[in-house]
Amino acid sequence: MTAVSRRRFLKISTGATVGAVAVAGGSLRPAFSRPVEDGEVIRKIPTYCDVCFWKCGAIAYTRNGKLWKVEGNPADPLSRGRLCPRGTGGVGAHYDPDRLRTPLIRKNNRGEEEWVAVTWDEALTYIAEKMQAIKQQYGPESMALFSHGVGGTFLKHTVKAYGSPNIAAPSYAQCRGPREVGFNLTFGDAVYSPERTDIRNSKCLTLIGSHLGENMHNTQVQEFADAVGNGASVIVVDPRFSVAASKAKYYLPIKPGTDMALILAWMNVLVSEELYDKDYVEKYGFGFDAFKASIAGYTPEWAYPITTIAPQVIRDTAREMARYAPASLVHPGRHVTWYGDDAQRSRAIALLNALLGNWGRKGGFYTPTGMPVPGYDGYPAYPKPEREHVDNPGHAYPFADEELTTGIRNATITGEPYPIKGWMVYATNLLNALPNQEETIKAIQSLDLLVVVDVIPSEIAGWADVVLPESVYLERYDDLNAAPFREPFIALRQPVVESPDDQKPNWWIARELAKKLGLERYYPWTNIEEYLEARLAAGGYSFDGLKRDGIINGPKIPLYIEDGLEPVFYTPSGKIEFYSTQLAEHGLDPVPTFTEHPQPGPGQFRLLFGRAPMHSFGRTQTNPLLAEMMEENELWINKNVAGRYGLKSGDYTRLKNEDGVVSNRIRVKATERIRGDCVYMVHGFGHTAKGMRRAFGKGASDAELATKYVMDPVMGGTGMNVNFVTIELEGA
Ligand SMILES: Nc1nc2c(c(=O)[nH]1)N[C@H]1C(S)=C(S)[C@@H](COP(=O)(O)OP(=O)(O)OC[C@H]3O[C@@H](n4cnc5c(=O)[nH]c(N)nc54)[C@H](O)[C@@H]3O)O[C@H]1N2
Ligand SMILES: Nc1nc2c(c(=O)[nH]1)N[C@H]1C(S)=C(S)[C@@H](COP(=O)(O)OP(=O)(O)OC[C@H]3O[C@@H](n4cnc5c(=O)[nH]c(N)nc54)[C@H](O)[C@@H]3O)O[C@H]1N2
Ligand code: SF4
Ligand SMILES: [Mo]
Repeated sequence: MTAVSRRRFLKISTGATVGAVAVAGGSLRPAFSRPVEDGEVIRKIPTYCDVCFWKCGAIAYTRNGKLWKVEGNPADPLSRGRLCPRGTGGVGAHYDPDRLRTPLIRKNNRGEEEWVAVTWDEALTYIAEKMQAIKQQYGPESMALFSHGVGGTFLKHTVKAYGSPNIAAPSYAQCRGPREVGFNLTFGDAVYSPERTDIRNSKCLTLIGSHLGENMHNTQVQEFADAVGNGASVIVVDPRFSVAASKAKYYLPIKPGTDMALILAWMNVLVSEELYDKDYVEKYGFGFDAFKASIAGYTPEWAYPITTIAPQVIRDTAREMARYAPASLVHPGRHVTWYGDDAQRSRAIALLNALLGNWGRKGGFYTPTGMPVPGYDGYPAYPKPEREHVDNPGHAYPFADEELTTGIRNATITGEPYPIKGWMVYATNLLNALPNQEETIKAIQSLDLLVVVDVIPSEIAGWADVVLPESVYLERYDDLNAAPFREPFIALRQPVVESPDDQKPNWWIARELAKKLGLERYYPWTNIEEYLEARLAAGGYSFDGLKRDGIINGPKIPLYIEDGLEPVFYTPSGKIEFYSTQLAEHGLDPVPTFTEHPQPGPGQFRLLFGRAPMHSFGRTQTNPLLAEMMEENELWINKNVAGRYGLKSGDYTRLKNEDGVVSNRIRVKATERIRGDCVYMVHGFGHTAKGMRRAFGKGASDAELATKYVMDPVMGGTGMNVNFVTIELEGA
């Protein structure tokens, strides 16, 4: 058997096969579906999507030089020739009339959204002077970068060259960080993105919250449909009857915040009824006896009053999972920052999967592989920062393995452990992404410099000193995507059309800023094409071929233990840690236990939130094609409860949270599809930025209402499903 390294990359330099590109069919928005007429010039340019971070391979079409449509690239293993509705609507990002057009410098007070349009030279000179002043007075570590997505690659490079280690993304402590830490503590390896879930081959799929079908991560949704089509048994645990729940054999409308009790009870059933994979656990497990003793009290009868799920249902669903094991997958979720014990809940999910014996097995978690693409060779070494990361003083969150956004925010407010005086913000709307907007604004008010690089005048841009308008993804190159996956590949993002105004791509911005900072030696290349060409050539790949096809496909590779792959667990014991000595050493529970979370009082509802198929976070509400499909969000509220308030579907209401924040008005969806103790809305609406004309004031913002959050003691994630609201009748 071959051993598998933590991030497995193919050991090949040649032999990469280039997939053929065929034209995929697909439905088009009416405005773009006028038939092609004689003499029109159609061009096809492959690239990869950026409407979310799944990075589907796409083929964009221009018609007489104008952007026409985007479809899936059939040669791409992520899209398999099909995009989700957001990817298809990505065309609207280019045509969005609310786009930023030129660099802007603030005219009056921060947050007033009044600007003077300036040239790039003026904007970058202004930023460089402020950054040099910060470096002189406070040291380079006092400049922080918040960044989300592949487009941040070069700004990170510039900030590291400048001398700061303080770089964070909300995709960690506000999203999947606790999951990665929970799985790492258990299997010695993370789930990563794209997730290594073998949904396609799963015979029993358990979804805890993960609302696939609304959460539109393309490959997963396609595989979910395949699995359902193949008759897979689906178990959905969600206080709300999601789209996924409508495909389920078992739907468990759990009381929010009590999932840990259910997972513990499931494990209790698997162990006490001896339904777990004994050979697997014996061969690969560590500390099973201590684990077994620790979970002995968590019976279905114990979990019943906590979760409101009947003991028989807990037993039936545990047996159902075991029946199909190891092709039985409990999805690890992605946005898991719910209640503050999220790393432990994720660890419990990891252990439940371990009992099913599915890590490394078909229908469970496969072992992903990436194409080997060397990094750019020729950058000078970065200066060594004198001070360590600012975000996690004293390593209070011992298992944080990426920077914490809220840690940087705290340091900015308090000046401890050292002051943060400048923020560069790339493609993340911190006011929407971090809990507690007041703290974010307080931090901003103590900055000497706030630079925001965005494509639209978002809320965070509204607070900036300097706003830099970026070209949208269909107008630029970005770094290569060679993320480890089931089928290894390399994908290219390349420009399809030019930017309409004075927008510039991130690599250009990062490089020009470095020049202004006297860091030109960090950019030995003058154009990103040189950079991409150099990386590809070093790996033995053809840039021209990649430009033509968009994708380089690797060979088929073994994925499972069944294929002869021996799993390697990078834990201290070298095994799957049912008992974690690492956690015990830090005074944390070595085996997950149940913690009770506060529940809403009379007249209060827990505020829950999630995704809609046609929007990404708060970043697509001005896109004309996507906004047309969904202009505002709705408040899901239990029908009986709504009746008590005299509310029916279509009425408007407002929500008030425990800190007195009152939301914008939101349309009611009175439905039996949600429990009576919570309400639900799609994240990303209720925009307050004046320049987002299409989206301004439409719907309500969950981010605005999320003033409370609970820090995860294991890794510093922010649990945000802890806000309670009351109904404020419109006009009352
Ligand atoms: N269309 C679209 N798709 C997306 C995105 C997008 O913006 N738009 N964003 C992508 C990203 S970055 C992420 S991280 C994922 C997020 O998507 P997921 O990881 O699937 O979802 P969450 O946001 O964690 O969970 C939302 C679901 O959890 C349920 N829920 C809330 N509280 C509880 C609870 O206490 N217990 C249980 N069991 N369920 C609960 C809600 O009712 C809802 O159905 O989506 C990805 N896909
Ligand atoms: N209340 C609440 N908070 C959440 C979540 C939630 O559901 N509710 N979800 C959490 C999750 S799972 C995640 S992953 C994070 C996501 O957090 P973010 O990634 O910060 O998501 P957005 O708030 O949509 O901010 C994206 C910003 O990037 C800008 N942008 C879009 N395209 C480009 C581009 O090409 N270039 C540049 N320079 N800018 C661009 C958009 O205009 C927008 O201002 O939020 C987390 N925070
Ligand atoms: S899942 Fe949809 S929005 Fe995300 S990259 Fe793929 S096509 Fe684009
Ligand atoms: Mo996320």
